Amino acid sequence: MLHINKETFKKDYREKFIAIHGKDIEEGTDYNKYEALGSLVRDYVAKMWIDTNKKYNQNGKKQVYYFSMEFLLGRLLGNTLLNLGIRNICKEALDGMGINLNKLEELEEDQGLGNGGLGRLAACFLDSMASLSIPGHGCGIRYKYGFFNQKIINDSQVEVPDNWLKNGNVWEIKKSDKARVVKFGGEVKVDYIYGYLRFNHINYEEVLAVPYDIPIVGYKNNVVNTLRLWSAEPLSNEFDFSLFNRGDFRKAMEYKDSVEAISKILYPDDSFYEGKLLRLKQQYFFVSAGIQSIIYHFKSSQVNINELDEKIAIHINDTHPTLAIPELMRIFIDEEDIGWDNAWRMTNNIISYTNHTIMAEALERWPVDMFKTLLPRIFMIVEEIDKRFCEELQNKYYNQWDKIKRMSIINDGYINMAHLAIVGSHSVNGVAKLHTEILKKQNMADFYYYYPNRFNNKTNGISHRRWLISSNPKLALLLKSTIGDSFIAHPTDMINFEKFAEDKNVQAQLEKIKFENKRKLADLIYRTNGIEVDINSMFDVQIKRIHAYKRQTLNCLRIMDLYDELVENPSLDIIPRTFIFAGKSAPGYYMAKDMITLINVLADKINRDDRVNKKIKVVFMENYRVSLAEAIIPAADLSEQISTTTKEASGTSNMKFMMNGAVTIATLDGANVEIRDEVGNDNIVIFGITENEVLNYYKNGGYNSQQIISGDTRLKRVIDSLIDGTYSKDKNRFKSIYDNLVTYNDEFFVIKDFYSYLEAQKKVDELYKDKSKWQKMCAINIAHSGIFSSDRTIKEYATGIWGSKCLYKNLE
Ligand code: 26Q
Repeated sequence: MLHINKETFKKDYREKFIAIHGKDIEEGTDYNKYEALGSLVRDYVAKMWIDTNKKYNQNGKKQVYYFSMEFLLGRLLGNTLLNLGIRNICKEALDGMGINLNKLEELEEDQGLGNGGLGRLAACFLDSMASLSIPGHGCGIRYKYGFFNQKIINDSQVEVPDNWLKNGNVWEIKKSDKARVVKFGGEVKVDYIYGYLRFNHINYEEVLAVPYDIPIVGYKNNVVNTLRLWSAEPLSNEFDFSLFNRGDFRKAMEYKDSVEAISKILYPDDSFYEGKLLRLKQQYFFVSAGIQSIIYHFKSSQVNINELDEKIAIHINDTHPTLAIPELMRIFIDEEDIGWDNAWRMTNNIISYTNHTIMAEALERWPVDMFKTLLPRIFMIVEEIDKRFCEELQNKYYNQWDKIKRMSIINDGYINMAHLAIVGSHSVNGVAKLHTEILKKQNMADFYYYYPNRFNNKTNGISHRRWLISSNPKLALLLKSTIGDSFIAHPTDMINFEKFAEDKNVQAQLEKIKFENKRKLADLIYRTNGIEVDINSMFDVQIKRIHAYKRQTLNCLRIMDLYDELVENPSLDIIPRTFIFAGKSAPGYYMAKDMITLINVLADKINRDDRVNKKIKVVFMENYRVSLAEAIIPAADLSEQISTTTKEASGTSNMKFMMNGAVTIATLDGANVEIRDEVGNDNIVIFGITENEVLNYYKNGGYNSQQIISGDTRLKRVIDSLIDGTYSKDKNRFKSIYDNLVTYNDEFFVIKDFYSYLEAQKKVDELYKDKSKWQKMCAINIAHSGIFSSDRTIKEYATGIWGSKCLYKNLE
């Protein structure tokens, strides 16, 4: 453990400040103070980091590498201080120097290297692996620009580059000496030498991959794991002065630009796949660099390469890093002289794969021509894997060509990455029970039948250290004072809080905490949006990526309907509500962008209308990101989890809300099902179309949204108001949304679920009226949220998939 007290900290801090800024603290800006603090904390971590690595090298336990195109870490200072166990000491010491720690923490730029759920899951997993002392590290890309910043201008989303590195990054350490070379393009020459085939990759272009390491600190356990992010740089011998000398300046610059492009931007699409060459380059770039560096490390520590599968596990976060499979094969075969069968056995033992979506439009398929040109040797290996797999299939499914073609890795000119991932791994998992069942029954049924033991479920989880202890300290304190602090190390101990669910005193404290969190959020809303919201109103929150399947539209239609009802009947008996939205749309996803505009237009109209604005208000908070989520979630009364059943693989914000004492209104989709199973039907409000109905409609047809609308004046009024000038003088402004619901038959069953959603909302109002009952529900939700800690999830991965052990204790 770190041995510092207030006095030693003050001294260290002063010295650090002077050393990096060359002036006294009193002369520094707040940002200078943040930098000095971050830098000092990193120094504190450094020794523990070295010690951890030494222990890992000495004890030879299996190392896990989590490969992901995205790591959505958010801010690091607060969480690192918490995990080091020195947050209070620092806070008090800084207070003594007239410096406010919270204020410094808020100056840190979010590290936003991810789109949403998948990237944030990777970040929660890193926190849990370190906190459980599991030797587990992240491997990804150090994008120069993270996920774009969203501005709302004239009610619509405008994307602004996220130049997050502009002021430097105190958390990273550049390791130039550990750089690797990644090769693109060229040809493969096949030679026959002493009866063996030799593959010689020639005429390739070289890119230098330079690692930047970020420390991942475990909770009070002296463990510091590593997140290694790769940055693309030109190779000095290629970006060559000889090219300059020959006067070919333009060519040299082109090479430099094309290399730097690889780690320049994060693709801002989720749930929609586009086969862009640069994206494929990114994938191979970080996968190849990561695997080379792992193998180099083990070879230099005298590990027998033929036993590598006992020493490492590589997990691939969705199909994005699937090239890890052929890249491992390439190194085993071409560089280590291992025969195909042994190479394949080890690769299969090493790799495991998580699927995060069932949506067909999100599946990665690379055109063969593009793939072959960029990665000629890797292509040969994928072809060979496919050939051998199809031969295997042919033995089992003699002459069933349709089935064999359906399951093959390469067909119709495309490489199917999910198939490659399944065939090349020993484990395939979904992210919630329902999702895994749908994969087995529907999308991956052929593969499930062929490899029944490969498939398993690992329901997602969230770091309760970040999403409860750090972002909702008052609630954490109430838990400590009622049930003790064992829940920090053992989050399922939160169940002991259930005993207090009916305790009037605890209920009053819960209410008070929520009220204070709401006041803080209301202040933020006033500062950012200029809207005054009533903290006595119910905070009804939907924050997540904007997407048709997540159905922000359903929420909007319901608000539009309520608005009409209130105008008609101002004395309508409802609970006053503040509807809070936040979320980004992919820049090219026009309908989603129109949904954002619709929400903002609704907000303008309703908030200004004195007939209703005492009862309802609408707020769209711009630039949704981890730090904004941390401000909103502790203040939520109602959590909106209303995706079309079967479409949301798991969801993770549903878990964050629950843990912060919000009640959920939900469809039985993703992990909502398991939340319902945990808290029981009395403590969640469920509505909507069922899994079987959805699957049945998709299979047999029979759904007709126009028919439902035409016979229904209330629904018709709401839908028509999208195109009759009510919300925009330009009647075409929301035509895309209208068409989606009406003309194109409402793919996501918004119309179908409209009334059942209204009913559910009515029920929410009823429940909220009884304050004590509501607080009891909140308490039960909190008490049952421990199982959704990512500590539980990671233990399941470690024991069920990776076969890894922790450093200090057994995984109980
Ligand atoms: C793929 C190819 C090209 C460009 C972009 C992409 C891409 C990028 C990001 C595809 C998908 C994503 C992100 C997906 C994602 O976040 N999925 C969510 O994962 C969560 C964690 O498991 C689940 O809780 C959510 O249900 C799921 O939607």
